[in-house]
Amino acid sequence: MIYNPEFECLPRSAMKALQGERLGKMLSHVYENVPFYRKKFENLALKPADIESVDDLSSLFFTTKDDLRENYPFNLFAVPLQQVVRVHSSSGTTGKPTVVGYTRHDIELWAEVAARTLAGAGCTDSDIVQVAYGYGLFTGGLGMHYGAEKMGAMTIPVSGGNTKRQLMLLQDFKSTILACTPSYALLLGEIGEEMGVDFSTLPFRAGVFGAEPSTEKMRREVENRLHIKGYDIYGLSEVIGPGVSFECDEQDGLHINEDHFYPEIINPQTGEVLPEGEQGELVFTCLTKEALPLIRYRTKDITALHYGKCACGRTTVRMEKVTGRTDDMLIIRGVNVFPSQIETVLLSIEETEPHYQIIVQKRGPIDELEIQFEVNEDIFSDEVKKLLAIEQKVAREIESVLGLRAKVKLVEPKTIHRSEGKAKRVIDLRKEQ
Ligand code: DLL
Repeated sequence: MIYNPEFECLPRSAMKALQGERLGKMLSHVYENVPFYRKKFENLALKPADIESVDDLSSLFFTTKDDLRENYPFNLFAVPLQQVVRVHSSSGTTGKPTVVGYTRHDIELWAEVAARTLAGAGCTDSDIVQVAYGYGLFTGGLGMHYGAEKMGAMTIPVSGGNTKRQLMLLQDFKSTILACTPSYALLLGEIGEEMGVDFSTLPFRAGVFGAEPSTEKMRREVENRLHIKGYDIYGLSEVIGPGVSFECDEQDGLHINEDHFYPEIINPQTGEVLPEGEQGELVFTCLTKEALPLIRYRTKDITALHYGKCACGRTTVRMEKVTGRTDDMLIIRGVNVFPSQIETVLLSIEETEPHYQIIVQKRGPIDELEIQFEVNEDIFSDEVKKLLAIEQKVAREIESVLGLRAKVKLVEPKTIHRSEGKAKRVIDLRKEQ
């Protein structure tokens, strides 16, 4: 089902006209109400009226996470605080957290785009949606919660963690759709198997998985273990939270709610806008948000855009699955390594389990890449010779894909930390050494 065909199936020319009209209003709104943006316009000797359509956006400045931090907590808000009814915030592991605000209208808009997201996974008002994203300052829980209620689905606000209870609800309440990170879905599968849950007999049929990168192979792994279809959903707090883009049944790219969030792809080094199909950094301009409308916000996420028609009937532009960020690339002995490359190698080897940890540290002046991974209990109880052969196989594959020798370590089953929210796959100790 398409939740809002009026906007999700617009012909390209009509979409562009709508975006242009909304952009004009938005630029005036930020120019009038946010000193930070007025100054940015003045620095370029431009006025909002100089930007006549979305094609002119490339002559404007960018906004970054640092801008949000420097204006902590509320200085980028474009409305008086009385009109703000909600804030969310990032965890702020590096420096000050980023704070995002919503008016009543923004919350309504968010519910709409989150409902579209659920509809992408086939959700209707007959569904039972178990929301296992964390509630609180993180946008995942409340974002999907409002979307599920807007859809009219029966919503279970269980939040993240307490895996045994999640499994009990899944069976007793007969949840049909689960919303959580892909890594948490994997943990649910693992604990479920231990408890003897037979997923194939449950009404549970779909997962809306996002908030962290995961490869296509990881998706298939989760799908096979839970006997469901997994839909990738993408979003970021600064733009709204979950609901920015989502997969439909075709699982061929994520439809962007571009009537609200205008996307561009840029070369992260030069800032130049890249053509359709080229990979680069994703940038968003909010077209309708009131409290915190960001202009050309650099997400650091790497993807490409495709405007071709989707078999589902939606005409909205699709972005490729995000498997990396400009800031998660590791440079090890001069070689560029993305964690997703390592995940792909590990999951392509039959004997390995989808749990791994990447550790980078200095040994003297040399960077060392260590990859820890697990195999299942049966394999682990095999002869040492066989285990060594698996280690060597992984090491060979890693070297051929990365062009880099890594220390590969098979560890005991269930010793790698399992995440209930966003997984932390990389531990880079070099900064502390
Ligand atoms: O993670 C919002 C969200 C919640 C999205 C629930 C989907 C589901 P932040 O905590 O601000 O917001 O983190 C945003 O997470 O810039 C990406 O790097 C990453 N991310 C989010 N969704 C995906 C995804 C939420 N589907 C940051 N694939 C983003 C890859 C994702 N990365």
